[in-house]
Amino acid sequence: MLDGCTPYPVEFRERYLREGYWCAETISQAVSASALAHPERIAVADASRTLTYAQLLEEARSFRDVLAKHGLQRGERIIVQLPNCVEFASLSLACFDLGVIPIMALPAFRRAELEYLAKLSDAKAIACAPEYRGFDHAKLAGELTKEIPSLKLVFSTSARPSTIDLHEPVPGSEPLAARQGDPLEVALFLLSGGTTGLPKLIPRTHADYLYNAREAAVVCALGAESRILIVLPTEHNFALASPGLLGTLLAGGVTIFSQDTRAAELAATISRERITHLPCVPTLAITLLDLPAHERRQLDALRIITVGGQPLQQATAYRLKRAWPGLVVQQVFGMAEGLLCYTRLDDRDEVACSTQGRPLSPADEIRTVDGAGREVAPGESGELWCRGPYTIRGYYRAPERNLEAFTSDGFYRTGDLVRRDSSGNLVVVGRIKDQINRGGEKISAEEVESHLIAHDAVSAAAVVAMADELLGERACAFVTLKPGASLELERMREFLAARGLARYKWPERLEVIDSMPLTNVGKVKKAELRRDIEMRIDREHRRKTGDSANTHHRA
Ligand code: OOB
Repeated sequence: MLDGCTPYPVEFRERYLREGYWCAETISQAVSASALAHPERIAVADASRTLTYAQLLEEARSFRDVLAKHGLQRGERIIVQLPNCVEFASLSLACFDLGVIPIMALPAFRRAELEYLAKLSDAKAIACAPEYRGFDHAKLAGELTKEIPSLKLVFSTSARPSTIDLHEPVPGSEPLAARQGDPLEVALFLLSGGTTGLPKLIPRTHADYLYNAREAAVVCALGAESRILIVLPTEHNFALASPGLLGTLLAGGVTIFSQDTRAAELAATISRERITHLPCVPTLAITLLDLPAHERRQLDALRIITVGGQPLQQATAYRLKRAWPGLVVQQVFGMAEGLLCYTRLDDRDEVACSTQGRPLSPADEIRTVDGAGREVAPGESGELWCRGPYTIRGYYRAPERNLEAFTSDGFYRTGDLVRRDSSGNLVVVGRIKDQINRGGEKISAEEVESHLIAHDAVSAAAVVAMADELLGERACAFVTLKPGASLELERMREFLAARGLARYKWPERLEVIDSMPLTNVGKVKKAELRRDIEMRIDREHRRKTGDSANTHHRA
């Protein structure tokens, strides 16, 4: 396995192979086999292009040869930062086939994230859309190649000076999957949400990721007749392989990519493209529920909505069922590190609406433990630990973090607090990790704090989650200031922008306080800050509604 990764111990490797969880094929072999079974069928489409399975294989072959022609070799890393588009599918397959390892980066990432990822991984290349949502990605990537020694090449999805066009014509060569790769080798890197410091790289192998995608497709009843809409960022595990793009390719279905998350557009796309499967976060589901009745009807043919990434309120789940009686509401509780839990399609409403389901695989091992690592009594809540055929054994190049995040016998400490009911379904009741879950996007508090502390005015900073009706949570920054200094929300956000931090991580509220509440070992009491912001918001809310009641009274 690639240097810097933690391999599965040999007895687990043998067991997963022997019991058939892992197969002796690479992702490109598996997708090629699926494609060759029905080459003429539509595989992927976005607003501007549609490819059949045969055309997808050909484009992937061509992209692979472009990567190789410019010097990318097996085992080297490429940062893939593409919006939801057909090229993402072709490029991923190209990488899997060549053995070049894509780092699945979000389009929202800016200089701070890309620089960190490139340095951490010694990436040799970046692939981007030259421009997306008004941001010049090609320019930033070009600048980074001048600053980061390992980074030499910028590939783009359309012609643009100083980048290499992925569509550059190359002569036909050997088809995809002609060469044997190692199924137990790293196929791709996903990104962790980041709980301490900066997000970590998650190495997923061909064998474990194929199992992940195939099994998820089964649990979501995704087949050759299915049409899935990918509107969440396709680089995210949920949209990529849970079951997402990869599960759909393996099942022979159709993947429609969309870049427009506005509810009306979403509904129109679902209707026009006859979408059967919609993976989405609760935030998106809520916006769909808010559509006027005539637009809601556009979702009548949708069969399965799979909701996860952040807590889904039970009331929202029932509202979804009432709004679309033919629709199956499925919950998923997953993580890029591996473990996926799903409610099953034939679960009773009560289970589907109020639990986050049970593990995907019979080989998933689950523990619910107290602070001392002891199993809690049935029905009690505790931290979830997991191990299994598609859960990693360690982050990439992170030996210290691995000591904290994994037990000595290889369980991943999720940082999520769960309760297990008598039928084995999990209910997520909270978390102990220092993170903000903003509409499913994870923000590491420590990462944002490390930027805030660099501000001249700031002497200490702590970022905590505050409740939000639509997004679930938003980030709030508490700071103490140096004597005589001042800071306002807008200035703080401008500062974070200038530091090249992705916008979704910028706190949406700033509270300047006199001193940080500290424990006797000097750690910030974040629970206290969370209660503090909750009370402030509550007070403001009551003042507002009180005011309006008064106004009403006076009128
Ligand atoms: C998915 O993956 P990540 O890596 O972005 O985030 C994982 C974390 C979990 O540890 C948990 O804290 C939270 O996101 N989470 C949920 C949840 N699903 C994920 N919290 C409450 N309820 C849920 N249903 O988010 C992810 C990966 C694959 C499939 C689906 C989601």
